[in-house]
Amino acid sequence: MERFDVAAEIIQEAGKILRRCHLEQAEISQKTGHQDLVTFWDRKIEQQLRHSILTAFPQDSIVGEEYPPQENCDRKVTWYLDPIDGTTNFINQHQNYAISMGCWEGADPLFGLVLDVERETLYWGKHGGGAWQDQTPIHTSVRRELSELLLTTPGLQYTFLEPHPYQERMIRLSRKVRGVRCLGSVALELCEVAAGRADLFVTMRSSPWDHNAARIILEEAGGAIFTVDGDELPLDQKSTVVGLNSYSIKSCVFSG
Ligand code: 2AM
Ligand code: CA
Repeated sequence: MERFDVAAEIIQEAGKILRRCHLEQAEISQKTGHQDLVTFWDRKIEQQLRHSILTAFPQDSIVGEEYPPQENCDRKVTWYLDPIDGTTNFINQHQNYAISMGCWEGADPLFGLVLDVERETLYWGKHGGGAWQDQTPIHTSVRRELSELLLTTPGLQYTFLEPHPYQERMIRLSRKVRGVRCLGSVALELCEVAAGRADLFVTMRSSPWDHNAARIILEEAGGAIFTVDGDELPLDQKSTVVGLNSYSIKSCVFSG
């Protein structure tokens, strides 16, 4: 089986487990504080994904949120895994969370899959093959005026409320756009832009496993992705992220 087919199979199996699971209070623990949580299920799903990938492709490398990177001698193909993107939503809502799997060959994108677990919706894109929501092709919106754009951001406090070097710029941007929405999952929000239901995405903090699958889907859908400085998004470092419905709005978004 090809890597994409293996990925599509194992992400659905993992989704079934999460839909059926009953999260116990004792399965929730804090990482750095009460707003940074992990559960037994994050770890279980990441272990399962890693095991399935390495059974099929023992030479591949894996970078996931919950365990140290597994870099095999042939570092050519790397999988970026987030077993649950939107853990807070998983805990409090049992919806609006995703499994994210991005596969890259060196710096070249191969494919990305983002499963909206509770909606049973799979977003996917293969490099050069377009972007899809299940069996339907998706495309970013055609809106180009700032005043028409819906901005989505996963953490209101990190984007607008807490001091950071871009805070004033973000507040100005929030006044210029049509509205601001906050879902709480980097991967799902980038897919909202890919599918044309949001137009612009911003976060001050994202990790490779949060965005390295959805960025492939967004670019295949006609969008563009940068750091908040307008630079190329790194593959292996935490970063700020700006996702656009089109490269053509870059100058007006970054000029403010
Ligand atoms: P997570 O659910 O996998 O932790 C809203 O919190 C979004 O930001 C989610 O996609 C979440 O991913 C991500 N996130 C939470 N804390 C983060 C951190 N310290 N650095 C980067 N991303 C984070
Ligand atoms: Ca996670």
